[in-house]
Amino acid sequence: MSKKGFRYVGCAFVFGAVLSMAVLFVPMSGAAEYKTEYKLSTVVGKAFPWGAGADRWCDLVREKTAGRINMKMYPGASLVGGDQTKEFTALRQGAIDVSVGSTINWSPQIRELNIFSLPFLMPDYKAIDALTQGEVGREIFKILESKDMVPLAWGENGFRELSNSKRAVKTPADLKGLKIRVVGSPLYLETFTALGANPTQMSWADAVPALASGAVDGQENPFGIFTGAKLDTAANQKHLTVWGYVADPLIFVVSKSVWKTWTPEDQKAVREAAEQAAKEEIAMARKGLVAPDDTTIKEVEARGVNVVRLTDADKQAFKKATQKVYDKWAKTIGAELVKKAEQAIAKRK
Ligand code: X2X
Repeated sequence: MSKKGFRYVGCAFVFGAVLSMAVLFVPMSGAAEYKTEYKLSTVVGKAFPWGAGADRWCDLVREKTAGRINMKMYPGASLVGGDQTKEFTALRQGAIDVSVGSTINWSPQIRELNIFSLPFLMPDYKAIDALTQGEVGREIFKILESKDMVPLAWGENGFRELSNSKRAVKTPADLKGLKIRVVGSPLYLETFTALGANPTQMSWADAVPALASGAVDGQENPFGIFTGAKLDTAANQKHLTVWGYVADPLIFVVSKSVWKTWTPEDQKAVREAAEQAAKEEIAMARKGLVAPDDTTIKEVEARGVNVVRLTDADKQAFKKATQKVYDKWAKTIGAELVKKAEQAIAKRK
């Protein structure tokens, strides 16, 4: 063989060796894509059903994947500097890997999620379930999938009840002029404006100090948040109106870019862990609140909070006052989806 011939054979040999090494390393580098930590974002921590549910998910995932997937909870929306309405964008951009997020906080980016904030759409817990566990829930999960997410399970923050430091609220007139902190979506500003209140938008991180200092008079949040943050003593919230005007479900999600790096076996484990943690979380969020059980409401009363329970007739006045906001936002959300939701609720068992 000529000298040149040897060179060709040599080159081919080296090339072949590099190729086979590359083939050998592909599966290994695939496995190496697992991160040492997956950042999970929530707004509140373990003292609340929401944070406790997310924490439980982390534990179950670690257990079911034999430690291959280590999710760590960052409460206080700290991965987005406390600005919970930026959580979804951060998930898409990769600053957050995993989240148990509120539909309210993600609704600035996904207009359909505003559906749960339509005033007086859901009269009871069965109505929430009729949406999240039915066609509406599946449709919303599809929308999330189209936005680079893998939604795994529905959790629950809960029915949002109204509290304030000034007076008992039983009619829309009682709300007149009260400064009320609201979250995320402009829908809330419009609802409280329609009720004659003076709403102001701020993050949860800013809300508690603003209530404590008296810069704002009131807020709306589920019992789990009210008691977990001790809003009566920590934030002067002496009056609480149980009106159940909206409820915010939570969604357990993994960003698609992270999800696809996991083996099918690990994906299955994460999904099953989410389903189990979500079920337990919902039970925590509803504890003592599903009629006829009202032990949680009684506990809050026993703390000295003046609890006003609205009857269906009382609620009608609030519903009437906010009907225009409902109609306007039903169009923004999508008339068909809202109709589907109303029908699912009407048929609930
Ligand atoms: O900010 C709130 O009110 C809270 C904690 O309920 C949410 O993140 C939607």
